[in-house]
Amino acid sequence: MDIRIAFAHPAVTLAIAIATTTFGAGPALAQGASAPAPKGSAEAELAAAQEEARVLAERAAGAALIDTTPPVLRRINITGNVNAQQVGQSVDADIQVTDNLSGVVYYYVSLRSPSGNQTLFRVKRPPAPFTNVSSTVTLGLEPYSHPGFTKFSEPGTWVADYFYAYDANGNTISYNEFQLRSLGDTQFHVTNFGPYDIVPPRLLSGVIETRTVRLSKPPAFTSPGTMPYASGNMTISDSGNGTFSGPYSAYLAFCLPDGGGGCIDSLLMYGETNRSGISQSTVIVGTQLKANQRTGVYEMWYIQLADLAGNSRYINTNFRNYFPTTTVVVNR
Ligand SMILES: [Ca+2]
Ligand SMILES: [Ca+2]
Repeated sequence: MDIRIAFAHPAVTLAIAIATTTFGAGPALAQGASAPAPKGSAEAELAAAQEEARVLAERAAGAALIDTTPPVLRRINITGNVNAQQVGQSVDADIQVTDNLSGVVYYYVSLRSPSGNQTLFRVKRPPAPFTNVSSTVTLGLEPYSHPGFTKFSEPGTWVADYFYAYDANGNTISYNEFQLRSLGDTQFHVTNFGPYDIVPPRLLSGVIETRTVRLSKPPAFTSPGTMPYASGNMTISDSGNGTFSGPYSAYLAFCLPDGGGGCIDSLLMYGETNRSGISQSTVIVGTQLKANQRTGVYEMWYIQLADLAGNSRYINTNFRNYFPTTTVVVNR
């Protein structure tokens, strides 16, 4: 099975490494390993989609006559403009994506702001596989898109910067900003006469609350066999350009090294702030371990923070500047 995936989107290469064996600047997971993929960001969404496509492909590998060709994006044309100071703003995208045999079951399109700091995305899952998906879809309006345009949106020329799709047999395809440009009009204008926010949140400090986790020890007052949780917290501040949107989500990832620059297994803690519009928040992040979680010393891998306006910050070095300890020990 030929699974061709080129995650060219600058913001997603990192989290994608969780779910693949071959991509990303950081260490990648070994074959067969999997990681949780919480909702809430473009990175998590793409990591989850990648994993789904991989499972589909694996499942199909034993079949006799199978589809081995990914879908093709035929056109993408964006129309409309956005006035960021008004609510409910969006643009329309006329999109056609076709597939030769098994049919399209998933596509993803993201938009970026002029600076590239703000991104938003929409996922479309045809309810059944279709060989020709041709429709005009709304982009930039919640709950269709994540996030939506807000009063914090950056003014200027925005552009569709990434497209990803897979068919019912797990064949995947992606297009970068320049490839998309050759398939239609991928630009539109955002007007914002108010202050906005293109500054990513900043990490002030963090703490790992569960420095040791025992797989055989269920959380208090739960039935035997219930898997334990790992958690931590991070204190995050946000600023902007005359105003700020406030910290929104936080990821804290750990890698169980395989000794060769990759990860045998991983932990992905996730959390969201309680309230919007607060300049500084302490976010609790956590995850429940898997039944087949590998034991060992998990090392801090990366941190990703996002604000409500869609600006995100990625940290993958100098963890000691923020955290007194940087490992989670998982025992039997
Ligand atoms: Ca196909
Ligand atoms: Ca901000």
